[in-house]
Amino acid sequence: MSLKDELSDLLNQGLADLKKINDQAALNDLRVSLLGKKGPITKVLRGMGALSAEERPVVGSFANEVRDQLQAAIDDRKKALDAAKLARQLEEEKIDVTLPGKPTTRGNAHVIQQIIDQLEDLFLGMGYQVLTGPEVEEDRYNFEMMNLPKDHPARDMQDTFYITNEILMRTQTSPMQARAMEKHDFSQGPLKMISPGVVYRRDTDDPTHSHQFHQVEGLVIDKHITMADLKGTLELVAHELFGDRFNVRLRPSYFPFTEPSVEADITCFNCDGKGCSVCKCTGWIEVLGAGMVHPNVLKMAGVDPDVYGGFAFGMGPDRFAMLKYGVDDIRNFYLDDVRFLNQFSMKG
Ligand code: 2U9
Repeated sequence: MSLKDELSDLLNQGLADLKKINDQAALNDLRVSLLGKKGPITKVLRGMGALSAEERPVVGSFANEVRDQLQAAIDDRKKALDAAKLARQLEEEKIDVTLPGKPTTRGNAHVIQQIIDQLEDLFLGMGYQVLTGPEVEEDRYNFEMMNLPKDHPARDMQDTFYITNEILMRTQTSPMQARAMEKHDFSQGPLKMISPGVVYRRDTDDPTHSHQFHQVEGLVIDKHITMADLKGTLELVAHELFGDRFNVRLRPSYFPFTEPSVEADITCFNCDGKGCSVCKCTGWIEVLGAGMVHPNVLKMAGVDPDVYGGFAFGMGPDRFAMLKYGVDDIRNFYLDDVRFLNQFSMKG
């Protein structure tokens, strides 16, 4: 068979084979076998040395033509396969946007977080900063700087989760206040802050005790702060949160970090002060502890107690939530039972 006939056969056979190809990989294999370096056309072109000078250009140009035709046919086949693949994908991956969506359950702020959020909003509105800090604390910030020296009974191993001798789970959020006081530049103005967060006590859990609960503590330090500022602030908070008919009453108390110290009561929301089971017939409900910051606490944070002073208070959002919603067991807040938690959903 002449080289020209061989090329003609190659072309016909190639075109026939191409028609049978149905996927990209097979098409690529065929392209390599027909037009590749080891393919028949390359072989024919290599064998042209044996041809006469007249035959060589004729066969050469025919070989080029065969190669171009095959290449064009391969390109067309590739385009057709690509288009078919795309059409198949469009069909298979079609989404019916009119189908109803799957319902998803939306989360909800925890009931205690809702109370903390409300307090944060209120204090932010009065120009306080909201500062949060570590729950694993240094003894120095949690106790020492809060006027609770090494031999103080509140530091008992029975009451505190110690991690090492000097590191513990904070028992109050006041270490954050000590940190802030230490850092504050009083020449720039007063320090007004609240520190909300979780605290830990080595208590046995029961309906009124939890080894983990929340605190929102507040601190204001400036020149000329008096107990009247404390009472005015607490009254404002009570009026904002509950309404103007709520009064605040201060009773003397004791805390190591404040002097004088007070406990604050608010008119019973259940009986409007008339006396009921919620307020144990007193007409008042104890809501927080407070006082004027102890001079030792100021000194230890590097603040001069002869120039600066202030008030501090501490409240328990867990207790607020229990009073507000009539929850009789604090452990409910920490069991993560959605049947309990969903009762405080804000989704309406
Ligand atoms: C600094 C100085 C003083 C914060 C205070 C209380 C009184 C208090 C309790 C309320 C309920 C804790 O959550 S609770 O169990 N707190 O009675 N806390 S005065 O005094 C401070 C804080 C920071 C630098």
